[in-house]
Amino acid sequence: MDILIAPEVEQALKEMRPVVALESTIISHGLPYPDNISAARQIEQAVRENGSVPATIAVLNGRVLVGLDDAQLDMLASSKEVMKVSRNDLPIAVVRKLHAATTVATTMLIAEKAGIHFFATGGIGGVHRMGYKTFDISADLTEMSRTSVCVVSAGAKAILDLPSTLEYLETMGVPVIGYGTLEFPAFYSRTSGLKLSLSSDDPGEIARFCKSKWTMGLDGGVLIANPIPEESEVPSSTMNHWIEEALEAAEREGIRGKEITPFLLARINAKSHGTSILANISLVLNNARLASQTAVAYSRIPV
Ligand code: PSU
Ligand code: MN
Repeated sequence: MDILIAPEVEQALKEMRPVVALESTIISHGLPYPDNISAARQIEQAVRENGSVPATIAVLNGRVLVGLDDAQLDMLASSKEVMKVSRNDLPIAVVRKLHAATTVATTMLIAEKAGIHFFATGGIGGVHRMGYKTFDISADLTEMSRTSVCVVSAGAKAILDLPSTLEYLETMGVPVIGYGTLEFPAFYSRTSGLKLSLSSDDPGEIARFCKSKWTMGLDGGVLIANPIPEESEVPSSTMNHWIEEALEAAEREGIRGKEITPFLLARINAKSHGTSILANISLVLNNARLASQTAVAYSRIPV
């Protein structure tokens, strides 16, 4: 794959210094303009303050970029013509020289090719409700089974079937580590009622876990489930109302395929307004800090 790596990122990788990949869908589809541009800058800053170099991943004019400068970040945040690409449609964005935002799956696969092992995001895709019938299961899950990148998330939104999402990850051999918790967090909420079998509150141990998995020859991702900070949590009784409303609207309007997730996210953002956006930014910053600390610890493991 032809990847254009920003000079700062390239230098860090060459010197084996820690780098954290960041996704672009949250900028183009996850948050409204201009909140998105200031959030993108804050997220990069949080990575730096914790010792790693940030590398936001996106496709601009058909070029796969790892690390964006200010002008490129602006273009991504303000352009109305940004396609959402997963593993299946990445090549078409390249061939047609389009702007495209990368999902968790695509960011992971590009990060791995660039030599980056840690990635901070907000929420991952998963098994949709009724997924057992519709087969709507996010490519994020299959990507995690094959691509060796550690993804730091705040769990997944309750727009999904969370128990099935965890079962699917288990089947695909993806370890899920709760950060300081044995419960899978549900994005806006620290709790979901779903138990995890692995927990750690030490970035150093998480780094050693990843190292051990990959040196054993067990390819594939590691999912870190980092609960939203307590002060930013939105009660699930508040969010559930907007989530149910968004799911009904999607059903009524016959939304299908890759449009479903962006539709639900936009609808929830619009209805809940400031509440969900503030929570969203807070949890991504929290994930950026943890991913950066874990990448630093990983870079210090003696070879
Ligand atoms: N869930 C969120 N916020 C997001 C996404 C999911 O809470 O921004 C985005 C991510 O980029 C994720 C993608 O990888 O949606 C999953 O889309 P799909 O369900 O179509 O695989
Ligand atoms: Mn889908």
